Order: sequence, then structure tokens, then C-alpha cells
Amino acid sequence: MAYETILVETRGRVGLLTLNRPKALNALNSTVLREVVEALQAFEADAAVGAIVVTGSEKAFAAGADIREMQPKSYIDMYMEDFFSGWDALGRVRKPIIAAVSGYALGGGCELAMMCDFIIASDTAKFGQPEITLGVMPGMGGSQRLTHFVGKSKAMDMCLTGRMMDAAEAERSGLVSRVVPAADLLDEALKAAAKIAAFSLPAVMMTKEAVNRSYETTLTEGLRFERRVFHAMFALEDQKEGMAAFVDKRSPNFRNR
Ligand code: CO8
Repeated sequence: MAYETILVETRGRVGLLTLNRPKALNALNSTVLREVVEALQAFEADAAVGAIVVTGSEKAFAAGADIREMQPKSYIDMYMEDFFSGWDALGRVRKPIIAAVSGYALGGGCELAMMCDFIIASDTAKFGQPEITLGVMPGMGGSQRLTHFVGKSKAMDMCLTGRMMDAAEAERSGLVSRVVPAADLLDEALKAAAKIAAFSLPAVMMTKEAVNRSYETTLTEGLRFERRVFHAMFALEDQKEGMAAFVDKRSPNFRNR
């Protein structure tokens, strides 16, 4: 499938999606949205893919929603189109998605990274929600997800001043899981994804679902959900294999991948 604004390939069992609108620093317009969602749904449906990496260029993961596309729109345009609600489709992808972020991840770019399951950043990464400088506010989850990641004080600081956060601060604040040298970013992200993709896919998907549940519910309900899913995993062939392999002191050979 040929896309206009993204590149898509598979490396072993990892699906790799690269945002590719270099002239606009990967600004997210409607075409990017349609293509990203289509490509992720294709990875989701492909039994040969066990994990996904989303990345951009060295200079920009994505510099935000496309300001030129949004500029002429009226309230009624935004409302009737339910502008950018299409990005909600990312939340329905059940396979794990790693964001590999180098350079600018601003506005919608930061929000796209936060929609992924975790973020590996290069030491050149810069995160920010600069919408306030444009007379608006985050509209793809930034005011909510950033607050969950970094807490109220830092989220307020980022959203109200529009300042950028460098990679070291992003790691300190819990926005990213690890920071690696820029030259190693893609390799490290692919390595992490390949590791995940070698595990039992149903176990991986259930784990993702359980961690995400913690954002949506109370501790008591979350713990109940975790226990139910944990019990259900004893119906998996891969549980038998994983535990037998440990006891036999050999590597597991997971079937459900
Ligand atoms: N949209 C459109 N074009 C962009 C964007 C963008 N977000 N960012 C960069 N570009 C374009 C520039 O216009 C420029 O194009 P051209 O060469 O044709 O003039 C090209 O990319 C290169 O950019 P610069 O020359 O500005 O590159 P610099 O290295 O000088 O600066 C920056 C890089 C600092 C990243 C700068 O480009 C910048 O500040 N960009 C805008 C960042 C921003 O404000 N992002 C937030 C956008 S708003 C948003 O994301 C809201 C999300 C919620 C929407 C959901 C609604 C429901």
C-alpha cells in the first residue's frame, strides 16, 4: 500500500510506521490521520505483527496538528467534522505501540506520542503543548494525558506557558520511559518492540489492557479486573509453555504469537 505522508514496513514481527511529511515537520493533517489509522489497523489485523513502533524524523517526531489546515476553520466546521476525533482509533489498537521520538514532539505531536503505550526518546527530543501561543489549547488529549503522566503542576506549566521540555526533564517527570542517544533511537525502539513481539501475544495484549484500565477506574475495580485477566491467562497454552520452560530450565516456545 503506497501512502503519501507515512512510510510503512515490517522488521521481523515489528510493524514500523514513520511519519513522512518532512517539509511540514510531520505536522498532522487529515491525510496523516487517515493514513496512520489505516496503517495501524492493518498492523492490528496482521497476525505476523506482534508490536508496533511509530516514529518521525531526526528533527521532528511531529510539530503538531497542521496549523495551516486548521487556521480557516470555524467553530461549526470543527464541531460538525468532530475535528481530529479520528485519532481516537489509536486507543482501539490492542497490540502495543511504542513511540520513538526524536526532535520536536509539539502539540498534537506530543499528544500522538502520549497516545502510544510508551515513549522512548532520543536525547534531542523536545516535548511541548504550545497551543496557548496560537490562542487555543491542547485538543488531542494533552490537557488530560500530560496531567496523568507528569502531574498537575508540570502539566499546568507546560500548557499555560507553552514552554518545551527536554528529554532529560521528560524522563525525570515520567513522560518517557527511557532516553537514548539520537543515533540509537530507532534500533533501541525496534529492539524493545521485537522483545515484546517474541512474547505470547494474548498475554501482551491482556497486559496492555490491564495497565490502561488503571487510567479509567478505581483501584478496587482495577485490581479486580487484573485478577480476572490473570486467572483467565491460565487458559492459554502459552502459560503452560512459559511456566514449563522455566521449570525445565529452557527457553519458552510461545505458540500464540
Ligand atoms: N503546522 C503546519 N506547518 C508547520 C507546523 C505545524 N504545526 N510546524 C511546522 N510547520 C512548517 C512550517 O510552517 C515550515 O513550513 P514553510 O517552510 O512552508 O514555511 C516548516 O514546517 C518548517 O518549520 P520552521 O521553518 O518553523 O522550522 P524551525 O526549525 O524554524 O522551527 C518549530 C521548528 C519550533 C517546531 C516551529 O516550526 C514551530 O513552532 N511549529 C509550530 C509548533 C506548534 O505550535 N505546534 C502546535 C500546533 S497546534 C496543535 O497541535 C493542536 C492539537 C490539537 C488539535 C486537535 C483539534 C481537535
